[in-house]
Amino acid sequence: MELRKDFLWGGATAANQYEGGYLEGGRGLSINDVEKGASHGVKREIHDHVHPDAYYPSHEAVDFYHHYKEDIALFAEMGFKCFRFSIAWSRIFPNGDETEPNEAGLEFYDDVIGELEKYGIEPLVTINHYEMPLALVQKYGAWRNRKLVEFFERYCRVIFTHYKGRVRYWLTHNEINAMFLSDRPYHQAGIIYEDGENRSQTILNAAHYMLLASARAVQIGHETDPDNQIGCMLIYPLVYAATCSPDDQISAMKKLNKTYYFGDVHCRGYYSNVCTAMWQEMGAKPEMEPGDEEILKNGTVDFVSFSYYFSSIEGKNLEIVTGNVASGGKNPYLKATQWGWQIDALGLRTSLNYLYDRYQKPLFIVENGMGALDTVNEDGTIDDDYRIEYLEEHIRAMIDAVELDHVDLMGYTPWGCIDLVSAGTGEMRKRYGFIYVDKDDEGKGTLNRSRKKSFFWYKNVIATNGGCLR
Ligand code: BGP
Repeated sequence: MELRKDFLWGGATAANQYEGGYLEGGRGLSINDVEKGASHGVKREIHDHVHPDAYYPSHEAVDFYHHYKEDIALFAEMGFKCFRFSIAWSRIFPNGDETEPNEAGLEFYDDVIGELEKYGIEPLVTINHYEMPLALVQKYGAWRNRKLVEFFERYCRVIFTHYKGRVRYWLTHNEINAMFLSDRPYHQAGIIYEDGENRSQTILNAAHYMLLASARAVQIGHETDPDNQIGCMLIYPLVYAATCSPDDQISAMKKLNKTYYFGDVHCRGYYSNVCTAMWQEMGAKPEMEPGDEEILKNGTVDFVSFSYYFSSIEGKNLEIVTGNVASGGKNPYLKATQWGWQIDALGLRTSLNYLYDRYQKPLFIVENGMGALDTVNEDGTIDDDYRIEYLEEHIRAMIDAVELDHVDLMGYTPWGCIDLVSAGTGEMRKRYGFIYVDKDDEGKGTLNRSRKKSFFWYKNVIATNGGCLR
């Protein structure tokens, strides 16, 4: 076994962190546009409207909106076979509940896709990546409301039809399971809990509506074009038991079940025992309507995509560390990034095995990487050897999963292939890119792009289909 000849090497971004142009081309506000930055450890604030004197990182982000030609040329220079970006829902439906789409929004992505086509780069489009229209939150309560399924279907129908034959790979909701992993399901579901509400009921309903919406998207996508490949997207926060105590094994299993809750419905088309057991434990179950089971059954995904950043441990009396969404126990065998995310390259091989074993569907690693502070040398170069080291180890583990364990893997798109705004903290100084963007945490900078050392390293990895790492 070796990596597929057509292995989709590339990079990943999302509109809310990359695109900017927040009021251009008739775009409506998204949930991120009212989220004030949180540089230097200050907690992020969510407002109900845009305050004129506050700084919101997503408004300009790193301005892909005006730099897309330049950026895609750089991706092509690195040899990208695939580029993951998201469509900003509020660019297509500014308030989310219109009946007709915003043509200028559709045209923007026509231009982006046209540019990718010029270089033979395959688009991988996330339909919903932390950027739902703000009006859907304010008018309908976001995914608390079943109405959202209908709006999402309309949005999907429009983009599947409009980009038919030009986009083949789609992801429905980014990191859908993250809504179970933290107590702030704002980014995934647009939900801020109200005092005294039954949180279990709210979150189970929201999860159900999002899963239904995803299943409908798969059906509509296949009807529109049988060549469409539609995947789910999970964050995979691998968990180990802290000791060989059977109690710790059970704790680790239960933590991973929060992820399988979503994977099982997406891939198997029904709520598995893992899900029903969780309902029992939570003392609530999703409000289902007749026909829902049928929708889930007929909307199973074609492949499983996931993000992989870190692992953690479960057990008793542990020091707790946080990753991006989830937190867990500190593993004494692992080092961590400057943001405290535990680095576990071998864990990627384990994760690929667990997911493939469970679902037997092709896998796609659509996010991986490490946020780090970069220093620009006097001559403008950036020696990001730490990034190269991190990615090299992870890619080796990924290749082992294919070559030694025979996992079926479609591609690898590391996160933030170009520097962009952090989802977790709103910072710019937390950088993931092969391409440096001159912008700081106060929003200052020329937005000039430059190639880091890792740019040339990754180019060679792609050119040799990973061979240079063997
Ligand atoms: C994932 C998100 C991405 C991205 C990444 C890195 O959870 O899907 O949007 O941001 O994490 O996280 P952060 O930006 O917080 O470093």
